[in-house]
Amino acid sequence: MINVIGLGYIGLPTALMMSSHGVEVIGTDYNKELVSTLNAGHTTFKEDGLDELFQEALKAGIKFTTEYQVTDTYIVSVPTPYDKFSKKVDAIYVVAAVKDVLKVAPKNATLVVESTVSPGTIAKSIRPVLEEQGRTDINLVHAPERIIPGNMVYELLHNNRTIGADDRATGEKVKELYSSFCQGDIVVTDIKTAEMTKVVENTFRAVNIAFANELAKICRHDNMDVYEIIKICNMHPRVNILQPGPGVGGHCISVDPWFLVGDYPSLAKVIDESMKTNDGMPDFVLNRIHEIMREKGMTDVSRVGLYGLTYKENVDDMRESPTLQLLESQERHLASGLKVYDPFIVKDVVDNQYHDLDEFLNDIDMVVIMVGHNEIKENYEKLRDKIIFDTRHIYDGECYRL
Ligand code: SAJ
Repeated sequence: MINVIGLGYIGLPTALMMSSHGVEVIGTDYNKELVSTLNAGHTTFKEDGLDELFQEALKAGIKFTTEYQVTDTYIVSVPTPYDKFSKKVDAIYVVAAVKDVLKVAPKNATLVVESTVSPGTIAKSIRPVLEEQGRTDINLVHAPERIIPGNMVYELLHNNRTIGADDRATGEKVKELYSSFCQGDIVVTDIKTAEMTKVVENTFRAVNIAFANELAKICRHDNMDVYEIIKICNMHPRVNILQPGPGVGGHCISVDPWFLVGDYPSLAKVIDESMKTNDGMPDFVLNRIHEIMREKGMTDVSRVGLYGLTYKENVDDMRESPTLQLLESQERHLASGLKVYDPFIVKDVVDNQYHDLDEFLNDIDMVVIMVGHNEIKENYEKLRDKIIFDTRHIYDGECYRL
């Protein structure tokens, strides 16, 4: 039996996937409300294919509880925040979960950490906990997740994976467990290498997006079309530039690279600058809004609406979202009034928020597309008489761009 600890964006799909592939799974989370929602037969976030997977896992007998289980294998997938000042990873939740596991784990149990941590965190923060408690019998493993929100179920099945372990036998045992559902290649390596690969993968993407964002700024300065330029450059066989955007959100690409800056401040220069470039994009968008308003002779900010609150298209996750960053920036400038709407966000989370597309559009003259949800793509005719500022390059017609 596998006890999956932490039933969030990664833990839940992983637990469901294992369960629906014949592994006996009990999911544990300290959040009682979350556990009772799952036990009442509901998933806790929206994701393509998740509800179907949930039903299969229920049929297969998955259980959810707040209690840690006595078993031989644990998978820990709790969040790893970072300290905004030092930029270093804060392993408090992983450490707390490991401590709780140790209270019940039998001798020689395997403890797999899936949460993203910076290289050396397991050696610095987790291993000492095992040593303090005289539990060096525990087999530590790091198996970082790689799935992308919006396509999680498919990627869980098809992505290649990395497993870091102290010895080959443990690595192979955990590889076998993940092979129950994973159709990709599974590489077994050491723990520090596994920690580093995960952070490097997300850093690579962050730096590439930062490059695209920098190009967007250069092109804006000299009136060139950044999208056309990237499109042509990407026709070169060895060039693959990502897309500029209103900023970088999510709990991964906008966070993990900071771990390297925090740990290697005098070495991680390109990464540091890239992160600052990405973090500066919401302000860049705010300045563009101001510019466009001036050009159009608009003076009333409350006639401008931001479409999209989530960090990217077709997900309901708002963590570190560019729109929230932009609204914070508006506030820092002692301003207010921008209207906001997102079909995925049903709760009221910001001022001037709408829950109906038509009402939102009725009350504005200029729409800023911050997120390319399918909903807006299917409703372009409703934007006909609006000034459109498209930060995502999804709208084909006449509009303002980054
Ligand atoms: N973005 C751009 N331009 C692009 C691509 C993305 O501005 O060309 C923005 C998005 O709009 C979003 C942010 O970047 O705000 C991040 O989105 P994403 O789709 O690039 O990635 P995430 O954060 O949803 O998921 C990433 C993935 N990592 C990589 O692709 C290397 C995923 O595989 C990881 O599992 C995930 O991080 C994670 O949990 O670490």
